[in-house]
Amino acid sequence: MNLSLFADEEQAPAAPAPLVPGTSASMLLRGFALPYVAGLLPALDAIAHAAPLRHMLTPGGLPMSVAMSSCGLLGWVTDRRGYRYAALDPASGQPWPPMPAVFLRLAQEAALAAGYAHFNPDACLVNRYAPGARMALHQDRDERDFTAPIVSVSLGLPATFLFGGAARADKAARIPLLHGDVVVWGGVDRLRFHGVAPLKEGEHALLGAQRINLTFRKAS
Ligand code: MD3
Ligand code: FE
Repeated sequence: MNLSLFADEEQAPAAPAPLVPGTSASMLLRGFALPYVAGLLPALDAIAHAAPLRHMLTPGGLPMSVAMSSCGLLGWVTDRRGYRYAALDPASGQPWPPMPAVFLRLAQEAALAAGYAHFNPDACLVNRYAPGARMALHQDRDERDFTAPIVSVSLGLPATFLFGGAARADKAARIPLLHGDVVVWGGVDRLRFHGVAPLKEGEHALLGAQRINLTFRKAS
């Protein structure tokens, strides 16, 4: 009899481990989100209904390959005017959907497990990658407080995360991120360049041909 919370083909969560051996600012929590998935998916559907994921324009005028939305008090937006956090969804003129309780619980439990107590995110970005979508190396600098960590949750198809250094030209490590993985990025890693390699084709049993990434931030 299988009394586990996890389906036979899934991994139970592993202990938090440094993302980069020998450092402790960023921690990889493999499978940490698995017990939350059944709660996350309906909440995600409700967000996508209220604030549809869209391909926003970069300041250069090109649509991003990743489709994005947000929930929480603030959402991240980009357009010809630049990148910023905004309290209203520009597509609707309405506030972003509130952060679902299950989202906040997961983010806070993960931050705590990684050594960051009292994490109070006010923004959660929802990124959707279809096969071929990617995110070029960048820094996350639009938040006001770089002392708070960022918590990211990967769902659906696997991706190769690119973890660079303090300069754009620094060689990036390639780290596979799988369905249910959580990474907590903070401290000296908070301003490292990072990105996502083009998503490979595939079909995930729960999410189909896509990867969803949630990133929880303290933006204000
Ligand atoms: C490392 N998203 O939304 S999450 C982003 O998988 C973003 O969708 C990627 O980069 C994704 O800005 C990566 C992981 C992440 C987020 C923020 C970081 C890693 C980070 C900030 C500093 C260092
Ligand atoms: Fe980022």
